[in-house]
Amino acid sequence: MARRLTCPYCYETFAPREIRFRCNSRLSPVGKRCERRRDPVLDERFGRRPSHEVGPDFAADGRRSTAVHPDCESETTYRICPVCHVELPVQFGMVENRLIAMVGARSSGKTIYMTVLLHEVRNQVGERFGASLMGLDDTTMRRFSTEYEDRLYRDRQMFPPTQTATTNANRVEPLVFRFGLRRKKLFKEQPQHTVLSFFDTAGEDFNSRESVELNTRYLTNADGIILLLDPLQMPGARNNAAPGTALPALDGIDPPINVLSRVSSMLLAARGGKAARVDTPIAVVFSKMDAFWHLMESGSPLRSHDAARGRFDVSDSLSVHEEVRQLLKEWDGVSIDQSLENTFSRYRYFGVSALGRSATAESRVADLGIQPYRVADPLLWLLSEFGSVPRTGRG
Ligand SMILES: Nc1nc2c(ncn2[C@@H]2O[C@H](COP(=O)(O)OP(=O)(O)OP(=O)(O)O)[C@@H](O)[C@H]2O)c(=O)[nH]1
Ligand SMILES: [Mg+2]
Ligand SMILES: [Zn+2]
Ligand SMILES: [Zn+2]
Repeated sequence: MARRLTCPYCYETFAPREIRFRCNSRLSPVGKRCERRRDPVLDERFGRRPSHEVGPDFAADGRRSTAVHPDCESETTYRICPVCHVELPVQFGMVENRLIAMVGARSSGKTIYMTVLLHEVRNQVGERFGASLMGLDDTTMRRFSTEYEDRLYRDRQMFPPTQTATTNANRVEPLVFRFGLRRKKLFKEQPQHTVLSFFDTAGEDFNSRESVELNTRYLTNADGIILLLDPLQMPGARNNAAPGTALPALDGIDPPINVLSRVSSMLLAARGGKAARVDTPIAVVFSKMDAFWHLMESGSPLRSHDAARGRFDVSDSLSVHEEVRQLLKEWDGVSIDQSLENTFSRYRYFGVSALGRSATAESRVADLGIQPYRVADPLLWLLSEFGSVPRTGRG
């Protein structure tokens, strides 16, 4: 089968030649200019945004980086997704394009985790790994700073529940970034780019079978999955949380094992029941670990570690993996372990804390501020599975 590409915005797949172009509406060499107009495909997908007029789109050989618009004879470099008509990243199809879907039950901490993770990667982690993370498009840049970063870091507020993809018909907009890493190849240092698309689902979309299916496309076409599980939603763990921890309400919330089962059966079904196990790497991330630090020995890898520099530390990651597996036994989570083992050929446990402590009773960031712990590990593991981040230590 010919290589297929996946759009980082709508997660639909297509062949490289199917990529369409958009006229740049500039004065062409023959003195013509195509007028800007509304694009019904964009309108349908994102609603009628004011002042969103664009050049006309047309078909041409999408394997090339430019095309000449027959109407005006202007050459354009503006390539768009044949399905959703959003502009594709420069060099799309030529650089690595990795889609990461994030799933988890309601209130498991997905939005906060994603915000802190991206903030960290743009700052501390970026510095240690010689990596950079840039919003690929104006919408991502604007949304990430105003809707996410400002709210948590500047206004110190938690997030309202993320809107479901059902009421938001077709309007799910992933945040799309370019992750750049300086890598030594032979004798010279070369930047290597990976397009990362983050899709923050609404927890309630995983509470019923029908709504899970809405997210099927995002999950089945993702190259990596971050499954966030909230130990505070597991009875065996919840009762041992540090006093003062803000506990999520349990009514209407599915226990983590049910979320995992739904995701698993959906992925298996999408593979036509042929593959014995799903080969998409899945990072199984236990959130809010700050609530359990008081129970851990000081030497536990879930409490202290040296931040890795420049490479993904395999042995450190495996010790966290084993530690979490042990905790799962105490948390009555053995079924989670068995389910993962039976469904996924590549899974790894992580224990993180995005905030470093519980939010205040008023749902605000605590006075001491945000002190994340190990938030970047799951992403670095996925990137190392993709071959985009080098490894160190033995596995
Ligand atoms: N103790 C602790 N609590 C956290 C942490 N991260 C999130 N929380 C709490 O969990 C709540 C829910 O976090 P969100 O990120 O909004 O959860 P979500 O998974 O996006 O929820 P939905 O959008 O409804 O699916 C927050 O309001 C915090 O009270 C953490 O690292 N530690
Ligand atoms: Mg959310
Ligand atoms: Zn034109
Ligand atoms: Zn698309």
